[in-house]
Amino acid sequence: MVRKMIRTVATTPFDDQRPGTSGLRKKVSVFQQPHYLENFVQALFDTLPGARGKTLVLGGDGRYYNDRAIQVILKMAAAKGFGKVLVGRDGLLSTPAVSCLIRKYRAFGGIILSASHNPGGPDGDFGIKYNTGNGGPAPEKLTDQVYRNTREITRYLIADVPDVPLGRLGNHALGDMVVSIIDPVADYAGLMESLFDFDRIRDLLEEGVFTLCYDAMHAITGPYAHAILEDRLGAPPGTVINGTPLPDFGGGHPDPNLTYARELVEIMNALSAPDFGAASDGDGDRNMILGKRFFVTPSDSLAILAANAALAPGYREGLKGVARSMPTSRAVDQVAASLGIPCYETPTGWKFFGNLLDAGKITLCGEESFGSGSDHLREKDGLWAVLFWLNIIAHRRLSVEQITREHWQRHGRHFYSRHDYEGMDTHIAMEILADLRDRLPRLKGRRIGDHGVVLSDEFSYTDPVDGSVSEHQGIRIGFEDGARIVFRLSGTGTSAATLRIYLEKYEPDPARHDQDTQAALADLIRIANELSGILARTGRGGPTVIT
Ligand code: VG1
Ligand code: CO
Repeated sequence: MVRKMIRTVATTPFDDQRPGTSGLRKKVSVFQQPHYLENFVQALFDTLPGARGKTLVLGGDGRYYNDRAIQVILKMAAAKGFGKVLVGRDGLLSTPAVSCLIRKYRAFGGIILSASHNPGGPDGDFGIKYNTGNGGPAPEKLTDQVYRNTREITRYLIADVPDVPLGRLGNHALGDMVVSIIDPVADYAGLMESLFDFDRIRDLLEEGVFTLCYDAMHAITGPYAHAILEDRLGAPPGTVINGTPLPDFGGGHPDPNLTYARELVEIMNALSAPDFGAASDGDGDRNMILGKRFFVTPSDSLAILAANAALAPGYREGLKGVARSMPTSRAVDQVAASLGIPCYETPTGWKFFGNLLDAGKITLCGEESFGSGSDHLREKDGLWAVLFWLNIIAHRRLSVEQITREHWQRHGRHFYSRHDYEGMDTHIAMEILADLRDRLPRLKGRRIGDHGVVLSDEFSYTDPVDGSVSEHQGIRIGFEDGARIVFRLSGTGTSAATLRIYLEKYEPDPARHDQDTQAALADLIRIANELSGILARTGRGGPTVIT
């Protein structure tokens, strides 16, 4: 780069740039403050020695400010000395596609612009996250360093070059750096084709007896789903709904759950419902799986994928092991035990699966928050889960409900629900957790109602690969019948606090598998409310979102 093209801009630190569960997420208006994005990107680049001449992958979920942020980051990447940046056309790349590209092209790393399932638009949220050379989210060691840098930053470097036309495929020179605008879908679709039995799925769809509806929620997976489900697999046009990414996601909340994916839920609850329904989130890493008038919890979905993995060509060799985040139900643990493979329990957030995947200790992993994935990438992957389910159905020729019920018969059912209290005063939320923490030593051995407490602690994780320790990962209370309550605060919100309460109860008896989930968990819900004192402290009689 010609030196005079690089400008050094003096700046001062912002005090709120600590990355959360998944990158830095803030209101768009916060990111629009002068120097805000630049400071964070420079703080990140300052932690990346050895990037000179290397390749970076860059894209986002198309939300408002995506295009502007990409132009800024490209100019800063040129100043940093990157050799090449791969950018999805129009600045679009799903989170799993970024992971795929980093791995396929052996890139140095990647930047994903997304606030995932958080709403978008000028009044919505924006976010930025960095993935390392393995294709996975930066580990805490790196994000902690980025945060420290943001506290001390005094300058950033940016190249004085024109904007790049993001809609034009091909190579563009930006000083000495090449910006390569690529088709966002092709590499990812190729990877999916290598993992699943596309012929079998095509047969299933072409026979016309099996119908599906995929809701892209006006977010990033639209182009991927059109290309894979309709073009490659032959599902009829119209199978994908809300398939055009919009900067404000059509005013919706691109969160694939029973509350926010309302349109799909209505379609799947109708008398004429298709056989299979699915939705993904803003950046394409989450999935929700539905059958005709039937909901599969994400925890069950992970267990069912694990139990049926050998039906998919990519997993025919069997699974090395599985992992789930701590609050995720233990349905997958049952499958692991029956397969005789290890099952790991990690803190919330995909970054904790990276080492286990890299070390070859696990093949599949997932979280209760509508995320599942495998060693094909280092991110959770929404469409991958959808294709996995289609692959299983194409082989077994059973409905989603039949597959799930059969699974419960064999392994028992884990009644599971998460209650979110959103928009809570941060101070009160912290106080609730602090009080619970104080009471933990006194809870063990006590009886609460009919339930004897056998475990009461705060989850701390020691990574089995690198030995790093992550503390304060959720308060858990376990009962003698295997039931559990977990409390933790969300690390992805952008305003106020969200208290999450996770509830789980194991029911081995098939005669009791038909209960309504909230009814089956009623006891636990009452205990959780009593222990936390939410009503007394906040006046709230119930959660804002139940998943
Ligand atoms: C939430 C989920 C967590 C997930 C994270 C990122 O985090 O609970 O399981 O990994 O979102 O997913 P938190 O800290 O708010 O509970 V995504 O699709 O938003 O990148
Ligand atoms: Co997401």
